[in-house]
Amino acid sequence: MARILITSALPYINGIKHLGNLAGSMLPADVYARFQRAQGHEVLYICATDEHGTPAELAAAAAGQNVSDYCDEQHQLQHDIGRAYGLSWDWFGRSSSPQNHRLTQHFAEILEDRGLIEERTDHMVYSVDDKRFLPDRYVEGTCPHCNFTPARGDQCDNCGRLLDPTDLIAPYSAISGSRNIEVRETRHLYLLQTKLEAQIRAFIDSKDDWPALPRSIAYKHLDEGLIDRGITRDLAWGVPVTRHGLPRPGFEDKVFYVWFDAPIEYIAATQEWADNLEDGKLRDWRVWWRTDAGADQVRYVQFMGKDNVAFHTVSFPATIIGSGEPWKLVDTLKAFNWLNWYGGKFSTSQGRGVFMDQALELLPPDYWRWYLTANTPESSDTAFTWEQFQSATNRDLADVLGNFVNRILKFCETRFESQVPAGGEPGELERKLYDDVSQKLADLTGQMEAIEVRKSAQVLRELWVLGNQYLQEAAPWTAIKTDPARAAVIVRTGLNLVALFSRLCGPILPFTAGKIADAVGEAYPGAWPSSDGEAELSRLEPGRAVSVPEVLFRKVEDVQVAEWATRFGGGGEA
Ligand code: B3M
Ligand code: ZN
Repeated sequence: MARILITSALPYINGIKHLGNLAGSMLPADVYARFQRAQGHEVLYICATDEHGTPAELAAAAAGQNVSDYCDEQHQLQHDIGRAYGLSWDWFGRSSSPQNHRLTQHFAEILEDRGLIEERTDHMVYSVDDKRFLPDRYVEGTCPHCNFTPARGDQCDNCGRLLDPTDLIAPYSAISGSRNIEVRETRHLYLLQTKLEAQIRAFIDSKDDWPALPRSIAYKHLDEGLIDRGITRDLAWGVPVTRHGLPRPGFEDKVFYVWFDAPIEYIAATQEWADNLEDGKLRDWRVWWRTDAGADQVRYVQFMGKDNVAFHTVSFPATIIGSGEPWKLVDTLKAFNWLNWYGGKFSTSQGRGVFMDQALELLPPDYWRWYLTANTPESSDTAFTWEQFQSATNRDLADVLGNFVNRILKFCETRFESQVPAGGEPGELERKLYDDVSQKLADLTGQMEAIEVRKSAQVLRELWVLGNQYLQEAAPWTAIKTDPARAAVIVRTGLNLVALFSRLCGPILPFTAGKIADAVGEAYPGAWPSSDGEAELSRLEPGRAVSVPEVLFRKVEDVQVAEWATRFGGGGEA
């Protein structure tokens, strides 16, 4: 048994996430966590809301709430919706927690002690009327590159260029609209990444088993040359800046930059988990994170979208390595491309795309889990389309899996009184099935182990197809007329396939796996099977009671697709 630590990128607090966010970090992390638990490993799956930074303050202001109340509410919403999708977090924390405040301040202090943080003078945009500095998105104006207005202080939405607030032409405050703006000097802390470049490169060099996507992003940044990074901002909401445990003089109105404290929350959320003793269990977070407490034995796997890779391969390792303390570093980094909405991006403001809460109003979670797993944007960006969603779920879930389970259990009900039949000996067809299933099981386990999400879904489906083909060829409805013992073998084998599917569906389709397990009297969640087809298809004892489950999947109808396409947009830019 191994210890496996899993984190998925922390969803930002400013509203419920869309299906692309779910597909590119939280869902694959959940599938992997469920798979490893089923293999008998000790798994800790940690996630949290990322609650600091200007987008949180601005979203709260837009909602007419103070930012702390806003975050309380949004955290609860994201927690509940994640649970509704079956996301099996061991802890869903908050980057605004006291644990994260303490730990972020600890890292900053130790980095400074080691000569890796220094105070520098910056020139920042200041609003005289608002009596405050205007970092990042707090200032808007005209883009110096393309003349677009309003460009935001951190980026122009029209030409996509990254900006510094001082670059803007005719800047004004996004808070009050005031143009009474000047550039003033202010002090900020800088993390001296340039001093850590060699160590970070050595760290990435050692990860030669990583996929190309995260490696190429890391090397792109290293090859361009790391820059010292400002890690404080003139904001009120965030982790206060301290020195020797006291407010740092001159930094009373500043907090740490959101990307400095957010990854630290992976560790702090584990502390939150350990500190939360509601279930009465004593837990030690150190065994997961401190290599001097056993974490060198932990396998740490991170899941994230490609836009977050630089922060996880360069910035966060700079914090960890720079501290000189024995913290656990990531072992495997799984990064995803974009799930697009037809030809374009998901967009909240333009009402394009489906958000996590809306999707569940349409269909139960396993439909979405299936589609998003089978179409994970793994080797390239992929596009969500209603037509594809409809055909994939109808074909795979209703026609293949649902139909198989239902057919064999119905037949068992009418012909064998809903009991696993006794008698008969497996023959040629069964032996061939054992071989085919053995091969596919080995393949599936390998793909799951390698976190090949799409291929895992594909092989799982191939196993369902094998079941259907077997039933079709063996034709128990014909055998029953002339050879009841033969029919008994086929039905028993079919029921064993159903039981096997309940275990195999666990990681991707947990709700369905539970229903199928119930139907054949199996425990849920079941242990992951071996790759021995014969053994796995000879488990159910004759006489065991089984039952026909309610319809597992209803087909998605054309009229529904038409209605959803109108309601959520789509098609337009395909
Ligand atoms: N919150 C992802 C985002 O909102 C960001 C991830 C943080 S992971 C430490 O784009
Ligand atoms: Zn521009």
